[in-house]
Amino acid sequence: MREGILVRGRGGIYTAREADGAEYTLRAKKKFRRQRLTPLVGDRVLFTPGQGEDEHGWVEEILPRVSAFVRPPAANVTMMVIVTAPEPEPDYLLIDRMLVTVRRAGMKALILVNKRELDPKLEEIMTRQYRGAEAAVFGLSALGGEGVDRLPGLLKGETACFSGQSGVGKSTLINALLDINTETGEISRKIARGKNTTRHVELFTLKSLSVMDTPGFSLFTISDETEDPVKLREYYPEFRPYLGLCRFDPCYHDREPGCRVTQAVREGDIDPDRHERYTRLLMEQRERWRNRYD
Ligand SMILES: Nc1nc2c(ncn2[C@@H]2O[C@H](COP(=O)(O)OP(=O)(O)OP(=O)(O)O)[C@@H](O)[C@H]2O)c(=O)[nH]1
Ligand SMILES: [Mg+2]
Ligand SMILES: [Zn+2]
Repeated sequence: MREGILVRGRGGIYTAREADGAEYTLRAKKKFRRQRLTPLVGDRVLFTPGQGEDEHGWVEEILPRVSAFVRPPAANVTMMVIVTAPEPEPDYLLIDRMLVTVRRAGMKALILVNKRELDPKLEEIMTRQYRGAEAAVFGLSALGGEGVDRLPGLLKGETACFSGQSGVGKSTLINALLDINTETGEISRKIARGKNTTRHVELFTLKSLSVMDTPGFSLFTISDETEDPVKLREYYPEFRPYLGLCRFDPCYHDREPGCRVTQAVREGDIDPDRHERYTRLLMEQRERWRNRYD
C-alpha cells in the first residue's frame, strides 16, 4: 500500500497525492460508510492505485487525524485563516462562530482583512473587535499585492485552511500567494458565465506551504452537538484574565451581578459588540441545551 494525502474530493472520487507529487484517482472502500467515516481533503491515507490508465484505486485506511471539520469539510488543519473584506460586508457573528469552532478544536486562528485598498479602516475595526481573542488580524490586498509577501511567514509550518464568506477573496489570495491560477469570482469576459465561485475544498502544497481553498458560506452553526452552555466562555481567550474573579461560580458573564467580564466590557477592555454577540451565542447554546433530549 502507498501513502498519500487527499488534495481533492468530489462526488465520491478522491485525488491522493504522494510525497513526490504523483496523483492518483481513488474511491473510498465501503467499510468507511459502515464506520460513518468520510474521507476529507487533508486526510493522510493508505491506498492501492488502480491498475490501468482509466481505473481508479481505493482508499484503504484513513490515518489518525489531528483535526476534522464539517464546515468547511477538511482534515488535519492546524490553522484556520478567516478571510474577511469590506465587500461583502463582514458578518461578525459568523466570524465569532468560526472562532468558537476553532478554539474547540484547539487550532490556531488568523484573521485576514483583504481588499484593504477599498477601506483601510476595516483592519482597525477588526483589530479592536478581536483584541485578546488570540487571533492575529492582518490587512492586505490580494489584487494590489500589498501585504501578500508577509503571508508565507504567517503560514509557515501550518496546514492553513482559508475560510469565510463567499467573495472575500480567498481564491484570489491563494493564487497570489502560490503564483497559481485557480478559479476566482471574476466575471469571465470570454465566456460571460458569471461568477466563478469555489465549489470544492482543495489542498495546495507549493513553495513549502500547505494551504486549502474552500467554498464560501454564510450559514454556520457552532455545532450540532449539544454542549453545556457554560463551556462557551472557555472559547473566548479575552475572558481568561478574569477567571475566578466573578461573584458567582460558575458565572456565564451574561447579566450576573458582580461579573468581572462585564465590568471589563464597561471599562473598554473587551469590545462591547464582541461581548454582545457572545451573549447571543450563549442564548442559542442554552436553547439547544434545554432541548437536547427532544
Ligand atoms: N478590490 C479588490 N478586489 C478583490 C481583492 N481580492 C479579491 N478581489 C475580488 O473579489 C472577488 C471575489 O474573489 P474570490 O477570490 O473569488 O473570492 P472567494 O472568497 O474565493 O469566493 P468563493 O470562492 O465564492 O468563496 C473577485 O472579483 C476578486 O477579483 C482585493 O484585494 N481587492
Ligand atoms: Mg473561491
Ligand atoms: Zn462573569
